[in-house]
Amino acid sequence: MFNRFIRPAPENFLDRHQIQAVRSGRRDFLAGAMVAASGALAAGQARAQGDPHILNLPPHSKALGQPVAARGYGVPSEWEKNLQRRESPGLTRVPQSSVSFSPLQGLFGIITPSGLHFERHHQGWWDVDPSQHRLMVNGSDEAMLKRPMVFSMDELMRLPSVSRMHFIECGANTGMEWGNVAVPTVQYTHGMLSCSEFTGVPLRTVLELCGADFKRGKFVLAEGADGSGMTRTIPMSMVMDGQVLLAYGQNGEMLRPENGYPLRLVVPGVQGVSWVKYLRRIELGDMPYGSKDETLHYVDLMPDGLHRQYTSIQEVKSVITSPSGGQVLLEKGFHSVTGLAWSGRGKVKRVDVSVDGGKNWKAARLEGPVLSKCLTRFNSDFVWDGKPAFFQSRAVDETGQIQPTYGELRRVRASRSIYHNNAIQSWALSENGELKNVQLS
Ligand SMILES: Nc1nc2c(c(=O)[nH]1)N[C@H]1C(S)=C(S)[C@@H](COP(=O)(O)O)O[C@H]1N2
Ligand SMILES: [Mo]
Repeated sequence: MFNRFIRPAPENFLDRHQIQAVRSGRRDFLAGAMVAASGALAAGQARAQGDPHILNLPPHSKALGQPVAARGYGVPSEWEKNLQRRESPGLTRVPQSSVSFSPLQGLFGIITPSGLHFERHHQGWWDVDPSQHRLMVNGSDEAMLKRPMVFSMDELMRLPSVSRMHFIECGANTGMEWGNVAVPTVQYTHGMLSCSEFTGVPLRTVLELCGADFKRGKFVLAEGADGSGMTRTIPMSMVMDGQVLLAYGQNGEMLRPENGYPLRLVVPGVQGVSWVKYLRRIELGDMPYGSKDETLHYVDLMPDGLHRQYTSIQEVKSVITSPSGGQVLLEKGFHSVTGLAWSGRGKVKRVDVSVDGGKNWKAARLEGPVLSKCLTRFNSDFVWDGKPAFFQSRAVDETGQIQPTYGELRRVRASRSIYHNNAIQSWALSENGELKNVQLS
């Protein structure tokens, strides 16, 4: 990230040497900035004295640049190489059943560039041949769905489509933080979160086409084509309002292979696991399916030792993405505090920001657009006087739900859970400008 006042977080937090390098590099950075500043001053004086040689134009101001279409598909600037999705080392035993986290600290606005969308695979990703891919739609019995059908991608893409912007958050996002602070940067605390414009056909349209019995049909089963046998139950109440999509488009082009090319389910507001990728089958039935991914996994361990099943809505949540853990404020004075807020229940109504650990709160500015079940970007002003501070954000959604503190959440859910942690995140700023992940109750 190019920002003269904030030093980015070290890219690999487990590499101690690198952190040291970043620390010791700080003085060089400041010194470098000073030299550059005095250089600019000298150039200004020289220009004023009419010296033509001192202008010293860079090559890009004097020669022809690259030809058009030198790259048929554009890629980011080579100066942006540090902005990468990253795996949390040691999180899983094999990289096929793992997560890569989005670099939230370096993103603007609300759309996640497709190449930086987080990845969660249970059995590795595939680049599936779309001409061979099929979606089967059937009922749990013959009366449930009159015309079971098998669709090719061409047949699906012939149907009327819609495009909608929605966030997707893995139910396990922030899951490592239930008991205590576990990871240092926002990429690892909140990076199982991304937001895209998705294009596809409402599942309801396809079910209608197949002659579904909407009175008896209360649930659908969605099944993926990868080796993980990913299967999830979706209540028909979510499908009926047209929000659940059979999506093939992501940010104006086809889905990326890592995100389920050529077809995935989009279930707005619901945890990522229900957004089945490489979608190959939809079955309409009259009861929840109780698949392995909903009876064994993605359950919430409650304080009494019982598991709560089928928690699916991602509740109201927010996080300050900059300044955030691992970054360093290089100067006193004005800093823009910015972050993301979202709710699986609808629109974000308000985000409050505190810089004193929750004693005082101030409403942040919401950058538009504010859309339902979509990320909302907020920002707020902060003038650093060199003293320690604690940054927090607290979101409220249009249903009146308020993001809880860690204390409030743990009183209801205890601290041994994995999924659905939407507690208020705190970043501690110390006198030397460094920001750290801390938990305040
Ligand atoms: N077929 C299939 N679908 C899947 C998964 C998978 O492993 N296989 N992972 C699920 C989980 S747990 C999440 S959080 C989201 C992640 O979507 P993404 O990789 O596009 O970010 O996909 C879901 N759909
Ligand atoms: Mo997930």
